[in-house]
Amino acid sequence: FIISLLFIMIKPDGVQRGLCGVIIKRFERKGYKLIGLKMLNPTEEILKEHYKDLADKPFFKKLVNYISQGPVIAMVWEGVDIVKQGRRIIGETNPLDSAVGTIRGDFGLEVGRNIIHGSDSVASANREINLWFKADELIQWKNHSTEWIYE
Ligand code: YYY
Ligand code: MG
Repeated sequence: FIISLLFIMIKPDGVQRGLCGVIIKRFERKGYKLIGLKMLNPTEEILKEHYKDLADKPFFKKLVNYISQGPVIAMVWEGVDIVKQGRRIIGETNPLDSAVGTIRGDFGLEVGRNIIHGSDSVASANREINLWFKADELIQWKNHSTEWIYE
């Protein structure tokens, strides 16, 4: 496995419901490294670009309206196999299909209020990071625990 990056967004329901701390903690405690974080009110424009692959879906407009209520917390996390493992931490798209112990499985009930976004591939993670973050908003830093997390 190689070290890669993951784009995560806590959606407005996650922010409103006070779940930011527990969500961040789940990635932190696994051993992943936070290298970018900001709160923002996303424009419809950025959301339409972010979800452009879903533009033909019947739920697209509702999805954009829901997340454009803001605010959201956008993050970039770094670590080994993080895209696949991040999806495991988050759960399935529908919270009712998500295992207990996942973020959506523990905290959500409806697909239209599923708390968090995470990239589904390394390629989409890179596309999403470039969409949401400027290069100088990503912080390279040495985590003092690295040698206790990685062999
Ligand atoms: O990657 P993930 O968020 O798990 O699901 P996607 O298939 O990429 O859909 C993005 C987003 O769209 C999903 O998180 C909720 C919403 N959505 C919906 O409202 N209704 C559906 N039937 C499917 C997805
Ligand atoms: Mg997706």
